[in-house]
Amino acid sequence: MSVAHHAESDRPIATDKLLRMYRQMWTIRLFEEKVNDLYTRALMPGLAHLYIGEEAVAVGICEALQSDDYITSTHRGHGHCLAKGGEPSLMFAELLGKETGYCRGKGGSMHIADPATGNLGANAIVAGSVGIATGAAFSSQQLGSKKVAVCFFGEGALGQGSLYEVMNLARLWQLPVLYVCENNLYNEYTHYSETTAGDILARPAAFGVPAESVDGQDVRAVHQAATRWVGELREGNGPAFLLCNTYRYRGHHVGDVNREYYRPKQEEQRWMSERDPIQVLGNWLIEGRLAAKAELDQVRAEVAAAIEQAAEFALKAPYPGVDQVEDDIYA
Ligand SMILES: Cc1ncc(C[n+]2csc(CCOP(=O)(O)OP(=O)(O)O)c2C)c(N)n1
Repeated sequence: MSVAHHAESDRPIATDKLLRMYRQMWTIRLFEEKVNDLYTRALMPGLAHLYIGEEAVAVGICEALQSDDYITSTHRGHGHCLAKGGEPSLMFAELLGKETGYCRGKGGSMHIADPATGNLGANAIVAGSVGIATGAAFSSQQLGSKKVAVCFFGEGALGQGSLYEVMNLARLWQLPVLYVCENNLYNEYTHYSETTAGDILARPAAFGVPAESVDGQDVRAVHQAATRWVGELREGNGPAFLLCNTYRYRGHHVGDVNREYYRPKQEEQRWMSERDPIQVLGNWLIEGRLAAKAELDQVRAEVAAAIEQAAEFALKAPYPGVDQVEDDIYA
């Protein structure tokens, strides 16, 4: 029951969808590089946790969703937000503390939510959104809306008891929630093997939750698995658990620059040169003659221009007035 592999029944992905996913991965990559640039130039207050290297997970999954399906996200949430349809300009504005930002500049990187695209929000608490996603799935089931909820979390959240409470209920009530574990190998500065006993997939299996592991650097594999599970959820056969094996290229956060005391440079280099999700898809498209290199270069150039424009918008945007300090305070 626990590990299901139906890859042989997966249908091929249409070329326009592959190209959209290619574009979306570049959008996340270049957005994040710009965030790092704004941080290093001291234009952005606070920190951010970059998603660079993990783009195929957010994009492959969100491309399998409808715009009113729900997602919940993490402290490393920019990629999820963009993949679900978030606006780069409003995200940059939020990161810079500007009034035009998603939370009027009061939330910053780890609190961006976008109800218009079904994004119920980033969450600074590890495993903090597992109850929110499961509750959203419960509401969808009660209302008969057919919406599904995707709960993104890092493998660090496997150490939080709340995940097991919600998986238990989700299974008992067959809720339409997909638990997506992004295993990028490190919980902050500790390899996950030092914190996580046993087989990860045995954990959902203990609750009878169907689970599968997928190459998180291969957007086609992620998308096909997500499409299959989202289909099951919509039919009332939830929940499910998808383990995406991936890697973050940069530090735990933008300030984590010297990383050799916890992971070797060669390891980073290997993932970047051999398993880069954008290159993996780009090479596959070119080799299969589904796209020419010039066409892919053009996509990157268009995204780069759009990201530059979005950042400019945010840099020029006004800060909230002092009179707004006490607005939106509830306790
Ligand atoms: C409940 C809780 N404990 C500790 C922290 C501090 N913290 C922030 S991120 C993190 C590690 C998260 O690792 P993982 O879930 O694997 O996500 P990743 O950063 O690898 O994407 C920790 C311990 C926190 N934010 N919340």
